[in-house]
Amino acid sequence: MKLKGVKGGSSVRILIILFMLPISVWAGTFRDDFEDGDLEGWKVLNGTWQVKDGELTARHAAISPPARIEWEVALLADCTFEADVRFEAILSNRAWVMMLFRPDQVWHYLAFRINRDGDGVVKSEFCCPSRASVQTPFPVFLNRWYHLKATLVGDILTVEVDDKLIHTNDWSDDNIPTTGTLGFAIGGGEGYIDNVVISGPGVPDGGPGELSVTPYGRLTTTWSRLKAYGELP
Ligand SMILES: [Ca+2]
Ligand SMILES: [Ca+2]
Repeated sequence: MKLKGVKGGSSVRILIILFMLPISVWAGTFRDDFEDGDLEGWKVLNGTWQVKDGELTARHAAISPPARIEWEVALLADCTFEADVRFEAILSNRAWVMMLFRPDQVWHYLAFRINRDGDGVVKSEFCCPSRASVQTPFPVFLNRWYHLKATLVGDILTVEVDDKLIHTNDWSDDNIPTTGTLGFAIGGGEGYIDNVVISGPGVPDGGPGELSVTPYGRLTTTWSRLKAYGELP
């Protein structure tokens, strides 16, 4: 019986190692916290973007075309894309910060946006020439940080705000672009972006926010963030 117990323990340990292995070899993680004050690694496509007090920002009253900025690394596969965002001013009848997946030159993309429109909404959308969208009511306030996280696996996009699942949608009927990079767009207001984290196959490990890239750092960052958001009303 004793031997059986030891074997059981070893099996559990092997299972734990097998479970952790794909996570550790799966992906690199890039972080940018903009604390170095520059836009290195990002390409401005429209509008005026700047780094102010360690945050990426654009003030852009127009809805179309929005202010756009893209990460300079092209991705060829699935990824997780996270950032903290907030609105400081609404300059139109609505304002939004959008996280873009694989946008191309003709503005063909899959996206996830937090939209201050009425009480607020979180919306995932595919564009263009055809359009499709899924939206969930979500109260959006000025000067409050929201932690946005979107995970794209194949054609399935899952979006979370403040670590809560908002919605998941299968975009396989919509011919979403299969390659491209990630980016942000801001329309109708003054938006701020911070603590960008991108992970997935082909993502270079590091980035200007790399001080917390060690597994221990990641864990403490996650726990402190959970704690911080957990204390919000
Ligand atoms: Ca920088
Ligand atoms: Ca920062």
